Amino acid sequence: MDLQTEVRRLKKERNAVILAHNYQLEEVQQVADYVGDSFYLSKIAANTKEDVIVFCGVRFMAETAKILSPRKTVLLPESGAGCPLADMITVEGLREMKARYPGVPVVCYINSSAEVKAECDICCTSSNAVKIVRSLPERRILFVPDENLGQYVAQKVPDKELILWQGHCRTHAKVKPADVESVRARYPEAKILIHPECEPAVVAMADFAGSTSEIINYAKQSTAKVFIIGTEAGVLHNLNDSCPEKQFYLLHPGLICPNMKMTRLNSVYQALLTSRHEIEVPAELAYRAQSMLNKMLELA
Ligand code: CIZ
Repeated sequence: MDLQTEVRRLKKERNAVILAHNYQLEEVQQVADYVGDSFYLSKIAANTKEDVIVFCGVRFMAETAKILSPRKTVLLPESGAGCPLADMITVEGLREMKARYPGVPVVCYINSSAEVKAECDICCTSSNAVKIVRSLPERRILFVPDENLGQYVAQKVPDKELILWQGHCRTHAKVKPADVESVRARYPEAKILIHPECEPAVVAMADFAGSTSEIINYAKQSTAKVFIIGTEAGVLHNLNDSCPEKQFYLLHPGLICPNMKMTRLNSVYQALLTSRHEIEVPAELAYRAQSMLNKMLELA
């Protein structure tokens, strides 16, 4: 049996759409209807006409799709695909932080659970965090849970005072300034493109810093021929396919998210065949989280 053909057949039969994050394996990206970052995929999920959304990514992404499209069946092909960064903040911890800063608005990175989102004022992704923070009238802002992204935003919007939660992405945190120095020496002509989830000292050494989609767009439009990619390895599939005349190297061999790599082509097949693993978000929670997601979609 050709699994790709079976996935496409089942997708039609179930009236399903397959969404895949930029960090997914190539075999998964190949069967997806849409591949992109959380912001792009959220917009697709909010407007899709199909009955079933198969979300190839991690749990918070599938939850976001369910919140934005509550009447659809949303499936996460691998139930264990979580996000350690999202798990670094709890509702209790967030409530304590809010109690210390009464009245201060909370901007919440999309890498967070539905429970945490429901406690926050507005969502952001790495592609719109600067815009969202800049758009708020308040000077003081709580930013959760990614400290590195928060520091990046704080530097871009110096008139704001950002109070940061201390969470981080374990994959991006592996990159150190010495790694950038060593690729610079090895590929002096290369453009170094880095995700703002990396630590600030690393981001400061980039030729360009941005979200996965921004990194992909930058590399596509650039006249340079060699690029060092400082984000998860999954983006290399899109880059190598779209720009065969250019060379792309991963900044660090550890830039591989084990959670993103749990989903295989067979997982997508099983999800379509057996409706495994359906995402549910309690209605009251979904209502509150939807409002902060919609604010992001409207503003960004
Ligand atoms: O926004 C996203 O999807 C994440 C988590 C990273 C990125 O830059 O795409």
